[in-house]
Amino acid sequence: MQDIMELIRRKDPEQREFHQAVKEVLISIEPVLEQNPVYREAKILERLVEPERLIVFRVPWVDDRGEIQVNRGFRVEMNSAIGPYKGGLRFHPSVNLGILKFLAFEQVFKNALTTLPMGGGKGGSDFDPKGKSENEVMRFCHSFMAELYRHIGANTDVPAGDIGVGAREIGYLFGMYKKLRNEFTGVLTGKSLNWGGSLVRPEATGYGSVYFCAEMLATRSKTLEGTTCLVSGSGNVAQYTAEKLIELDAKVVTLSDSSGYIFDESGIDREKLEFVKTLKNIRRGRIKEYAEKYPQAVYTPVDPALDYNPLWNHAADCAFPSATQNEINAKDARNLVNNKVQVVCEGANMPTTPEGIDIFIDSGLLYGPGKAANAGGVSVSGLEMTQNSMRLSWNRDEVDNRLKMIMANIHQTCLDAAARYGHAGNYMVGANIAGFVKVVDAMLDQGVV
Ligand code: NDP
Ligand code: 2IT
Repeated sequence: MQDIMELIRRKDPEQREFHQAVKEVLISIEPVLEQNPVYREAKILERLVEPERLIVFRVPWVDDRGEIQVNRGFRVEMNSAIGPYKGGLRFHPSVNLGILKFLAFEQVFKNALTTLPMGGGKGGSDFDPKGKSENEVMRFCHSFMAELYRHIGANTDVPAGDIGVGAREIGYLFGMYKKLRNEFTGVLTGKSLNWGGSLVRPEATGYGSVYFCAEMLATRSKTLEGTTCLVSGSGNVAQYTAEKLIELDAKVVTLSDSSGYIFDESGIDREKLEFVKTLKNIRRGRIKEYAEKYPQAVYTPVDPALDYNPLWNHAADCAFPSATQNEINAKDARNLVNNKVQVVCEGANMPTTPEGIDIFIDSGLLYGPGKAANAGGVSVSGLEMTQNSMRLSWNRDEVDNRLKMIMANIHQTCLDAAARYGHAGNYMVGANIAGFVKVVDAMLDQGVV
């Protein structure tokens, strides 16, 4: 394990998030490696941490003032042992190779847990959609796809959305792909409904996270009804997490964006959530406006001098980090535990630092790691691919029922794998082991490729 960590640190010293994601998996799978020397002989770990292919490209575009802008585009094709590369695209100024490699690495295990035939990949750009006009976003997406199209395909690599990439961006990306390839295929998921998208894909990550949370609570004979919930973020995952929680009679009291968060003690109801959806998805405004519209809510701007996030310091039963990586540090984790939060369910990818995770697990609260809890999004992406291949579409109940079944199955898979290796109740260890075994056994079957 130490050798592998040294290897990746030496090769790519600046890729901290990637090191973090790999280390967590390595610690979890130690008992599996001990019992299966064949993995070591086959250099499985060395192969697993090296992406099958890295694509880095120039994305030139012209802004509304007629000035030329240049961004960097990426696609990390991490592992295709169990299916075509599959994973989202992130457009955010913080995007770099280390972040995308961590996301692609997580995706490999997550996709294996879904039981659907999908390998792992991730891509994106350091492009910042904030403040850009509709036309600028379109020109950027077109330029991005003018290079990416030669590397992807319905049976090769199927991107989708992530931070900064939603239905609007997927539309522009698909348009350029179709024009260049002269074919209409399921090369992207998260498409709009009337041209190949799946029902429930927009809702899937948030709904799936809540279904996973309900499964965890059920192991302690509890339900979400009447609970108070902290949700961070206010994008795709946060909105549909809140929507499902409201439907299950839980009270959601927070939402956030990168500028600050709102605390609404009376609870965010359906009408208030509709306001948030319009604010974020159509007007593309800031969460601060929520407190202007609903004055009983308190808005707290981000304070860079604080070493914790006050959003995680409210009395609550459940926490759903649904914004970004490392948004819960050790101090936040301690605050959540001290406030008697019973379950932390990760809608975002790797939102908790390793120190934070240790605090959760030591405290005995129910901790649902992102690669299991947020797998609903990519699961319904997989179902979208199935529907595209069959050239038909399922109704809402059909997709939602499959999503529920997949989340319940992932939950059970995590519990079984954890128990088998002496970590009963540890969903993180269970998710890492179950995902790992599935992928590396496929790699062994396929030989040294
Ligand atoms: P969106 O772009 O729709 O929303 C992201 C939200 O998180 C926004 O509120 C954004 O605020 C906030 N945010 C982003 N970066 C930061 C940051 N550095 N600091 C604080 N807040 C930040 O993205 P999604 O909802 O799709 O993604 C949220 C998380 O869920 C990500 O970790 C993503 O990888 C993960 N995920 C997404 C899936 C999907 O299907 N979309 C599937 C599985 C996981 P602001 O507007 O100010 O930037
Ligand atoms: O992190 C993720 O799982 C996603 N952003 C969704 C990926 C997908 O292919 O739907």
